Amino acid sequence: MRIQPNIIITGTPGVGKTTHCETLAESTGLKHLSINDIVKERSLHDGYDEEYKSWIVDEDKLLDSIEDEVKQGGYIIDWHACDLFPKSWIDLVVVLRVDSTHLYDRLKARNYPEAKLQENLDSEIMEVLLQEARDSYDEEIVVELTSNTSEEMESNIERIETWIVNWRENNKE
Ligand code: DAT
Repeated sequence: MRIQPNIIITGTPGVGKTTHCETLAESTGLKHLSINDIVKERSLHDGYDEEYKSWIVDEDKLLDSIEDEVKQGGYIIDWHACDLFPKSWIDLVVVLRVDSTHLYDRLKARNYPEAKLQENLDSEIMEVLLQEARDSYDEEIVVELTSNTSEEMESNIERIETWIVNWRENNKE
């Protein structure tokens, strides 16, 4: 039994995962688990994809590496995929969504290669990560939130903070 919840914040690169996770970690005391950073720091990859400018994650190594930590609870997992994490580890899945114009501007500002930028825009329009979340977890724990503006981000943060307070209340020892 966990006494702190585990939350996944997922969505297409550029939706605002890191920004949401950092703010929430600060306000709630949960730990921000950036899969991107961990994959690099712990070498949990099969090399670097030059075309896409990203690491090729070894999912088995990744899960083995974080299992003991995450099972204890209290983590906000920040990653652009969610179907690899076992259902039993996860209490809430937040899928952030963004309009194409905002996403285009954010990825352009990151100097994404054209192919990667287009692939991510398509993925957002096709709701790929929302579908992945719905296919992988119970419907009641999957929440879709929009992240176009800082006002929306503030309201998302408040909503997730309230959810955490309620979860803690309902899961006291
Ligand atoms: P991700 O971790 O999903 O790749 P990020 O948190 O790094 O995304 O955000 C990408 C950029 O967009 C960053 O400059 C912050 C900005 N941003 C994110 N969410 C936003 C929002 N809701 N309103 C305005 N800007 C936002």
